[in-house]
Amino acid sequence: MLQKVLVANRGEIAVRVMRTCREMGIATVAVYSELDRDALHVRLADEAYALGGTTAAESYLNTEAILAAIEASGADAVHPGYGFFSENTDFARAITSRGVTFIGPPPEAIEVMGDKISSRIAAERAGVAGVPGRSETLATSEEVVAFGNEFGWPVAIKAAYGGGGRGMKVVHAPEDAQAALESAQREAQSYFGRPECYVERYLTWPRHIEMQVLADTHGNTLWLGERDCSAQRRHQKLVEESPAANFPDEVRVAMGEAAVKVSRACGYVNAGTVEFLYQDGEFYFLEMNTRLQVEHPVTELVTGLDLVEWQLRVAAGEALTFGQSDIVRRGHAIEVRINAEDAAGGRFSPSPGLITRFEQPGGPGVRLDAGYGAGDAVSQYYDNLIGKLIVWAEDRERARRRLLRAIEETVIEGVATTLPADTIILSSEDFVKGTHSTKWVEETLDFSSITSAPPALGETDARVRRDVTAEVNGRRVNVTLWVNPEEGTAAVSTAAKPRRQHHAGVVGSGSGNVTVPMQGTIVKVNVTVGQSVEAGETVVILEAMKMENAVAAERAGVVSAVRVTEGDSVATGDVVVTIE
Ligand code: MV4
Repeated sequence: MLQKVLVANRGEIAVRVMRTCREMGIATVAVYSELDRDALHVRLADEAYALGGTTAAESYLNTEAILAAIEASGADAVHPGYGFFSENTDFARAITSRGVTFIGPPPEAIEVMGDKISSRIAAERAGVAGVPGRSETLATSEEVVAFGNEFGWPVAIKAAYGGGGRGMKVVHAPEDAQAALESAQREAQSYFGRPECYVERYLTWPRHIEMQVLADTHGNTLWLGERDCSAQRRHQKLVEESPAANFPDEVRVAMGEAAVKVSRACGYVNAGTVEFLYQDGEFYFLEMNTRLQVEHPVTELVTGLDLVEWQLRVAAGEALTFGQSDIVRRGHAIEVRINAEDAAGGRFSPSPGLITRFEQPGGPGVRLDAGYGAGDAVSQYYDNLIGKLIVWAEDRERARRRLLRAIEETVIEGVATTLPADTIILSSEDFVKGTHSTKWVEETLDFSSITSAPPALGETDARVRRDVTAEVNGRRVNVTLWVNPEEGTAAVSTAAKPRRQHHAGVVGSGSGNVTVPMQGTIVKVNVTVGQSVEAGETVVILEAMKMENAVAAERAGVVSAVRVTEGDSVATGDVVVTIE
């Protein structure tokens, strides 16, 4: 068995991995950036090593610093969590060559599944079909037209070396093919460094259903059950559940067997997920995620298995002690993500800051996997997932009600969270019926009832007002602090929270120069020169730190200049749009 595991990650997933290590008697090593010196994952570890640095690139992606921590701690294995180094084969090979175990799949499996065309070909070879399409790169738009005329419109043009949600273009008619292909290639180049694209039939109302697999080094590969992750917004999952609603058991078994075939085809070992699109009773291979995923707990709750335990045991060379027929799925599990985001008006703007209060839910069937507690700060520099709330119950409706109850019990103050949006999703009729699809959140749901919370009544009574200027994400803003005069400390009331000022949806007679609050990539430009905009209207979408951020006009007026196009990299403070 492994003796000492270094967890090369932070936040809830580092905490999650350490909990199982502790139960198994395995010593844990944390690594931390300068901002995370007192973070929960550091507090829970047996020992911890400073990586230095603030940004992810300076800290959790600093190979030299992590190798030094492995060396200093004497860890015999590294768990990469998700993100960061989890799918980085250079890192996996670097540690393996030092005799340290990478708790994850072989690098060759990561590579085969790392690009869309090679994974599509691997799946096809294994007898598992992707969405009908061509597994080769497009040379001309005539090929798109020919494909659409043969298989029907609309078609999707996708980046061959892409992943996640970026770089897909939907083409509805032959005359749009040329522009769409050029734009897809440009985006692919700017996001992924390679322009190659390929074409598929576009499914108009698919569900995102993924299958958990687990494989050991002795040739055993099992499927554990599916998760429906269709409730997404801009490719960020919001709610995940297992089993999928209205999902026939024969399709489940066929999808499970298909996932096992794909896994075997790439020599997969460890826990992995095969993603499918599901529409009209048919499923199609989409991609394989060669890591433990955020939503793995829903599978744990319905199977009773600890996926991290099996990751560790498989990495240590143990064989699975159960077979496919031993896996029993019981009841229903639903997870909601708790992100530090302000869903007010449907904007989902990042809401970094200090968590001043965190009341955790409890009771039957409730699990909270959080990476923060009260007194911890959510930094703008990392993924803003505070944690996940997962429930189990006998059936879907009981689980749904239990989750709504657990959300009601959860109190987080100091930062805005996605819990109000989660409540809207879980309460909606489509979710109750299980008829939602991947486009449902964005096209159907109305988050306009969510408002930034006003200061609680009475909370500010004994406090004095201090108006100060502050920099939030590098942007100068005016902040009202409600200061307790006795203690001389800043009492954090909602009014004092930078989040109320920080997303660019600030309204009023502000600057006509719309600037970005942090460095990132422009993924969408919503306005053109000459167009009228309202104060608070989103003008561009900025992707930064794996998050999409709406950047809004500060004042109403007419757009006189648009200085960016989709795919452009921007630095903090860059002017993207000018309004006169
Ligand atoms: C599709 C599709 C419809 N038809 N492919 C978006 C992310 C990328 N991994 C695959 N995606 C999609 N591919 C075809 N041929 C619809 C989506 C899609 C989607 C897929 C999974 C989860 C959420 C999604 C949201 C929008 C679109």
